[in-house]
Amino acid sequence: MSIDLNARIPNNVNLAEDRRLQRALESWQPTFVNWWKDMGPEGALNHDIYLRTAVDVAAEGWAHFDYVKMPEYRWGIFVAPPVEGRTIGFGEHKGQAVWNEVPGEYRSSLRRLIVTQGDTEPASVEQQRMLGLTCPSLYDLRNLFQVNCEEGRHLWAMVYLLHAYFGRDGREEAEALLERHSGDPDKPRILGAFNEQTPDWLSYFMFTFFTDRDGKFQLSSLAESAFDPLARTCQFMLTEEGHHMFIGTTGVARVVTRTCQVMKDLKTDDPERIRSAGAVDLPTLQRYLNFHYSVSLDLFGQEISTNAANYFTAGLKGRFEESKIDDDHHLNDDTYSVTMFDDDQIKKIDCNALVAVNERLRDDYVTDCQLGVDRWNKILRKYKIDCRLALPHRGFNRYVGSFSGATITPDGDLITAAEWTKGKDDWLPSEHDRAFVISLQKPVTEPGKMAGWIAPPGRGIDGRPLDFEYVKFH
Ligand code: BYC
Ligand code: FE
Ligand code: FE
Repeated sequence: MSIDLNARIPNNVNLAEDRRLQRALESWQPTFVNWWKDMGPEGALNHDIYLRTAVDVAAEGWAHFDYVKMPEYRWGIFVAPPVEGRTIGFGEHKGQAVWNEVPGEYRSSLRRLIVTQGDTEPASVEQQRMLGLTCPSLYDLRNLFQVNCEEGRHLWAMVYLLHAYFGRDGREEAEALLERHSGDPDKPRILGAFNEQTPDWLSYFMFTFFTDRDGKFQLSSLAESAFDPLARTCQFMLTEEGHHMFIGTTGVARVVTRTCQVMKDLKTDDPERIRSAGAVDLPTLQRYLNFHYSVSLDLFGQEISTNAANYFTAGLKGRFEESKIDDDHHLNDDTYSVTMFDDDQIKKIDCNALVAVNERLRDDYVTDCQLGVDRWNKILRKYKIDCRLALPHRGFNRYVGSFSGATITPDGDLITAAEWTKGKDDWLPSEHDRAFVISLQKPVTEPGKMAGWIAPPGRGIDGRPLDFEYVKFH
């Protein structure tokens, strides 16, 4: 696959050979750059930032690091190389050749999936746009901008698919992706979690851990798609996604570490004393975790979903690591055990596996989240602190699916609405918690220095030292 890095839109999809498509994307480009200037990172247009830019799709050497100003970032269109003779891995077309065009009957479903995916990418940039003003270090600031630029590239990836394969409605959808805005009461983003605020860096680390991880699982199931351009696009996006979740895992770990140090120094577990020392107490961390986990669980959709079954049967969206699953990949006769809220009770119900593919993906996600929590708990153990962080019950604080509206504690106890109102501030960040966390957000921009509420990272980026000048201000 030839890579054209010098084109106005760097790409490995032979854009130069399709003048119509090239012109269409080049006319979308200024809209994107204007959106970036209006809705992207605040006050950061002129910084020189040590960023990685995707320049290839090979496993090694796909990224190039250098100082870049964000509006000049080379957002490109990169898709994984085609696999010779690839066949459809699941659903009713299993075994047939993958599609390089959109079948008419699946056009609106595919468009909807691509639009939903595409909508989340600029949404996250909008949610994070004020964070640069309060970075805990230059290292963190650089990582934030890296993620923002790559989410911008993920938007490009979906816009390319819309323009290349969906004609006029694709172009209209591409425009609309920059017209909806996170939290806008009139034109909100499509999915709930992407209309929440990310007002502080603790929220941001939780978001990159929990919500970018939804991205990992959704992109993995779209990477199985029979529509090969979508599959290949998502495969390459997953390469970038690893770093986003790394930021979340290590970001929270560094906050936990700092909290442990303060607890040991002061020999206390009193939240007020820990807060007075400028660190985040463990109960507050747990409440932030509860919030971000529960809103991210909602992103997987309903437990029982005929939409999801139809996507699967049609071959549009598979399961996580579909090819590694040992079954017939049709699922017509299989069952899957689903935890649901039914008849005012939490129940495990055996369902047809087809309608339960959303839930299966959610289960895979839960398992992956637990690994991160285990890692954080290792830090607590190392500091000989008895408290542990935990994922709340899956029915806690849910607004999508059968648990929506049920009042369930993090431990999984069913309670009354009155008990919920009374207990809520113990389980979710209160106004008071948020005000405290926000009060910690003071920018630290001297190379190598860290804010007091977070420990330094284990190492720098691209082999650079921690006190490297990751961002140069002008
Ligand atoms: N909020 O059958 P169901 C990422 C609605 S993150 C509001 O389950 P479906 C990233 C739904 O619209 C990855 N409404 O729906 C991370 C439907 O309404 P209608 C994003 C919701 O469509 C960090 C009804 O409930 N990618 O990349 O099968 C930073 C029935 O529900 C929600 C994707 O999501 C909700 N959360 O499943 C940057 C992949 N959920 O039409 C980026 C593409 C459901 O019946 N999307 N509803 O009135 C999909 O695969 C699916 O659309 C979903 C939902 C899994 C999201
Ligand atoms: Fe993304
Ligand atoms: Fe991401």
